[in-house]
Amino acid sequence: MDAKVERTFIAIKPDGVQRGIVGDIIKRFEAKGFKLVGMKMMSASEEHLTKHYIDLKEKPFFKDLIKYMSSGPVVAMVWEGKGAVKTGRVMLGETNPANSLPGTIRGDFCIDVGKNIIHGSDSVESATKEISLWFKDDELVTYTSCAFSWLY
Ligand code: IDP
Ligand code: MG
Repeated sequence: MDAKVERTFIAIKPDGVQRGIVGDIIKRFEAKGFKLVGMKMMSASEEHLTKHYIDLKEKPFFKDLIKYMSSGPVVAMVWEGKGAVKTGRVMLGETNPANSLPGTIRGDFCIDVGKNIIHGSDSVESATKEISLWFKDDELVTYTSCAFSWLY
């Protein structure tokens, strides 16, 4: 795969939506140079979220996590660009906002691990799985950004 078309799944969680941070988050990914190729707002069902977080099924916080994630609408997005998965995680910060540096999204906008406002794929493999779970093929767009030759 061409490195420049690596895709990551980013979701603004219900607390990020309710607290009005959607624009700030989108702005950071745009300003970085990543290309938005899919976006929708949805209320995810517990069944859908259980599929998304299946690897965490045995964790003590799993039930609360599903409740939290289904407590309101989320903004699901796919961002594309060189190193989008790894760089996306760096932009998010650590899972626990308390360990997230200022300048990261979790470091700047939230306090508690149970209300950490944003999800980002942790590997190219999980990104592929998550994108196909959240988006149909025809919900993702292919286009050339006019900034492309100024970014690469
Ligand atoms: P990540 O979102 O940084 O990839 P994961 O370990 O995959 O972190 O956990 C998924 C989500 O589960 C976290 O973003 C957070 O919302 C929640 N979570 C993780 N650890 C805890 C915890 O110790 N207590 C409560 N919620 C947690
Ligand atoms: Mg994770």
